[in-house]
Amino acid sequence: MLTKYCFGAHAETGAVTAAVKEGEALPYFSAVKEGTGTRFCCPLGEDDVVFGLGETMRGIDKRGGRYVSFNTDNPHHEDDMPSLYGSHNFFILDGERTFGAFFDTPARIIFEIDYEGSGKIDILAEQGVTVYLVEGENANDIARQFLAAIGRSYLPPLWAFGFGQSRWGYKTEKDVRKIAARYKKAGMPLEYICLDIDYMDRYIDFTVNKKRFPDMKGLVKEMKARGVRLVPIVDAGIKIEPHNPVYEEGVKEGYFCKNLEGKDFQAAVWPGMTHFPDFLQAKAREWFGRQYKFYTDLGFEGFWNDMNEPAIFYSEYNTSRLGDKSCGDPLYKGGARLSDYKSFTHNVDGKMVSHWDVHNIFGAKMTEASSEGLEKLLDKRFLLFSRSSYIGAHRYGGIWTGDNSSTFHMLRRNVTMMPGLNMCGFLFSGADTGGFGGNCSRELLLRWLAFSVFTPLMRDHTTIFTRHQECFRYRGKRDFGSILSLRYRLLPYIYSEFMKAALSSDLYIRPLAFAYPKDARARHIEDELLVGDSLLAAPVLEKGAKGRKVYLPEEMTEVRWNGKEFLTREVPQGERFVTVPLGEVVFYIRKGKCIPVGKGGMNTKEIDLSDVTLLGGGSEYTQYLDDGFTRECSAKNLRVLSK
Ligand code: MIG
Repeated sequence: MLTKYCFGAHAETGAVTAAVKEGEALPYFSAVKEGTGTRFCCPLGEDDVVFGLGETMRGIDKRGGRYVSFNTDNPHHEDDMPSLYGSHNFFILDGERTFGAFFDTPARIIFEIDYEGSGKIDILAEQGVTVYLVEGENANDIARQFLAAIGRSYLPPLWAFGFGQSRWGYKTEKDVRKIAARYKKAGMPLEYICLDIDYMDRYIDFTVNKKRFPDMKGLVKEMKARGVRLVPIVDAGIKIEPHNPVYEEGVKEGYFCKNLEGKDFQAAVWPGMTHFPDFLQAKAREWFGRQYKFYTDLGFEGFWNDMNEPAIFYSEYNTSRLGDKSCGDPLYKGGARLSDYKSFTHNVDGKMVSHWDVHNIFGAKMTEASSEGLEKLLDKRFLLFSRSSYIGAHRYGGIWTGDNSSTFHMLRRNVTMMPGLNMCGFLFSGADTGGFGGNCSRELLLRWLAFSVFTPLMRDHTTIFTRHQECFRYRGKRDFGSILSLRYRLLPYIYSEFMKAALSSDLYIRPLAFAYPKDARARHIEDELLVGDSLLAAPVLEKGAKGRKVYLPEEMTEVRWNGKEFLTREVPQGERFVTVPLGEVVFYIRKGKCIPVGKGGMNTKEIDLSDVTLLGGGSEYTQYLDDGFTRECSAKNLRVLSK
């Protein structure tokens, strides 16, 4: 059951879609006015676990951390980094009292969860906030009720679950062809290649560099015929350039954010000086969404939206490129100056609102704009993922978790972030596999891929400043082929579990604690996850490890993928060491359950979702099955498979 409590006014975020009644006095928390906002406090029991908060650092259990919801373009993902690209203000306290709480505000809000051993949750909403309290039987039930209240997840097409290769720096159509050809030659599956800002004419949205991509339409068609789709990046800012029709129309219609003098605000990003579309205006969203016609006319069916926190290199008010060191937060190392976010405004229903007050929903509204545009332009499901987000944007697209780096610790953080993202609606998500910054070793890439086979978005991406990170660049190609082919063998399960979760407001990835709440040890596990209803993933997260210790809360079927076949055996409840060579993946099937595995293929065109074998101790599996792109997705597409 959800109840809401209002503490001051704020612009609509659009996060909650259900009708929720207002309660009289917020339970569990004390609430005291502080400045323009409110401070909330709730004591924590010693064994309480706090789950959620989506895209944040630290573990599955958020205790011990300070998290600042203030969307930030910041590649320094240390554990103490308080802000990343999205704001996902929902958590579940699980212990003596179990409840969920969503602090809905487009403005900055700070969560301190047993920070410095305070023994409490301390929350400072700097401005108006609506608190949604979620009560239910247990953490899992609470998460499901919250998911139902925020509306159904975005539904990607089947091909979006394939393996994608990306790199900032694929500069020409020759580069793109080469990547596809080398994957093919190496016998490794590949579904799509991302085009980073290099495809654009001077980094301007809705353009193509004609010298380097003389026939983009032809290239898109040719690659699609080979089973490889192309996925262009789109940035938030529109270059100030007279005669560019997008720019001209935006200025004429008043679709851009205004500066303090009421003129169109200017900020430098990749294309040089730009204006930011005022995504908070419905008309501006519609206009921005319409621009994707440029891409759909070229044949593109997948997109990634970047720089939409928004990232600012410098602004018309602050021309030095220095980040803000004066914001009072010693951990803030973001690219923008915080004062820039105070120097432009939005038009919200005719009222001028400072960007500062609505900062956290800017990227989410860009996702909404592109998604609604694409719905009109295409007659099938499309791939869309964004860097910045707020709860609510999960109905329009997925997210990736931004500029991580090539370390085992970042791989671990990819694991611990996934359940929180799912609790906040972002079922379709994933990290830059192999790491964005830094040079990825063979071992790290293999271990990372072996985890990414379970995340809905599976994309190898890296920056232009590091070594090439495509799987075929490394020696011992067979190990890479083994893991990539596992993804395609597992797709009948992954796709089906994702669609079932999305259609029934359920989680796709959850912590063990949610399924085994009475198991004291499972409650605190940080390095194993449940993927869908039947599978337990236990990725190897340490450098140089021959395998890992795995704890199973009940007896299960152990499955070892060795590149050729699935070897299964029954294993008892408890802990054991499992050896996992680099080209292999070991996972588990829960007691009494099954998973469908297919014959695999080099891309999703080649796989047959209906031709599956059931693995595991159970006797039945309910499969979601459709053509992979139809808009009409419902329980009608479920079928029961028996052994
Ligand atoms: O300032 O487009 O997170 O994935 O490769 C960097 C270049 C801009 C940041 C994204 C990253 C992308 C990069 N972008």
